[in-house]
Amino acid sequence: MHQLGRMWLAVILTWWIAAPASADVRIVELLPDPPNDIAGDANHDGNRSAIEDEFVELLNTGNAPMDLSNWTLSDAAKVRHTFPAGTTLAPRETLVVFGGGQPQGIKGHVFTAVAGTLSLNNNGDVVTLRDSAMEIMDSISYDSAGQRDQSLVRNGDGELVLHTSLEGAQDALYSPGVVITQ
Ligand SMILES: [Ca+2]
Ligand SMILES: [Ca+2]
Ligand SMILES: [Ca+2]
Repeated sequence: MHQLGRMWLAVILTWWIAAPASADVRIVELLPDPPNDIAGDANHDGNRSAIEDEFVELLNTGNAPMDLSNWTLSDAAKVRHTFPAGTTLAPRETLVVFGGGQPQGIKGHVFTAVAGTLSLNNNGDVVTLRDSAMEIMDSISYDSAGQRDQSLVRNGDGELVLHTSLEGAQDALYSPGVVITQ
């Protein structure tokens, strides 16, 4: 009986450790409110757009490549982007989805929202990453901090902070494709 109990414990621990593996891909930065004028040209295409220069940045925080085929990114209203089959994110690699435009010189994987816009409300919204089975892999909600003319960054355990509050940002307003954590 004792041995059976230990066996069950092993089974439960294995499940518990294995389950979060798919959540190694995290939303690490989002820009709902591109700054005014050319300072807000986050996708570097020479044109500041309140719609096109919005972005969401993902990072594979794990040690294994992640297959993002048919994963989706949604705001509170609906799906705004679906990742094409064959999208794979290596460990520590980034992926950025812009609202639109012609992104130039951004590191890592770069996409523009297939819906034509990310529609991140400046005064609060929810951004959710789901896998191909529609399971929630990560979700971030923000409030009116979204309208501060700079991006919001996930700091460590999940708290959102302003991009310029990070020393490593060196006063930059956002950093698509580059991970700055402190
Ligand atoms: Ca917006
Ligand atoms: Ca732009
Ligand atoms: Ca970044």
